[in-house]
Amino acid sequence: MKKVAVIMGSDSDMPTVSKAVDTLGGLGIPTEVHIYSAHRTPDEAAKFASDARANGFGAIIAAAGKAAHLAGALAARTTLPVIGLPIGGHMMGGLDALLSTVQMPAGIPVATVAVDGAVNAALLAAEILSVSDADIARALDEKRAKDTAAVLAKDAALAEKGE
Ligand code: RP5
Repeated sequence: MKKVAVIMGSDSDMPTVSKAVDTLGGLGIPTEVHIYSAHRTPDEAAKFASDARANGFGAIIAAAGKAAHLAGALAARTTLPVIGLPIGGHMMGGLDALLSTVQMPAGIPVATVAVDGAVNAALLAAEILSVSDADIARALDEKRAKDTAAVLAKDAALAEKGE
């Protein structure tokens, strides 16, 4: 099975990033987590991305806040799918990181999820791998069914209370 890399610009991103790691774990997808920064450790970030396909990765999640160039910097070094996860909490509700991540020039795509959208970043990575992996496709179907049932159970509880 292909692995998913979860790269964050700083350990201060971990509270959000851990939700992506947990979601991938719940789907049974092997995950590797690193702290590499586009600005503070540019050489290590570039090398990781350059080697990622040969090292068995199928997708990369890149989480960063502020001037969030990490996803773009990794995407510049690989043709694997890169999912940008803008981290909020620094300025304008994370609009700084969102725009820094999403506004990529033609030729170097980054699939950007919502500010702090860690769960969706993981699900999107899983969906990409599921195209050629039946086990992941099955795990995604099961999770979707479970999540739907949880919402319907809440609705039924509301109805029982007469609300
Ligand atoms: C970004 O700068 C990181 O991804 C983090 O979100 C932000 C602040 O980093 P720290 O100053 O908390 O290390 O590169």
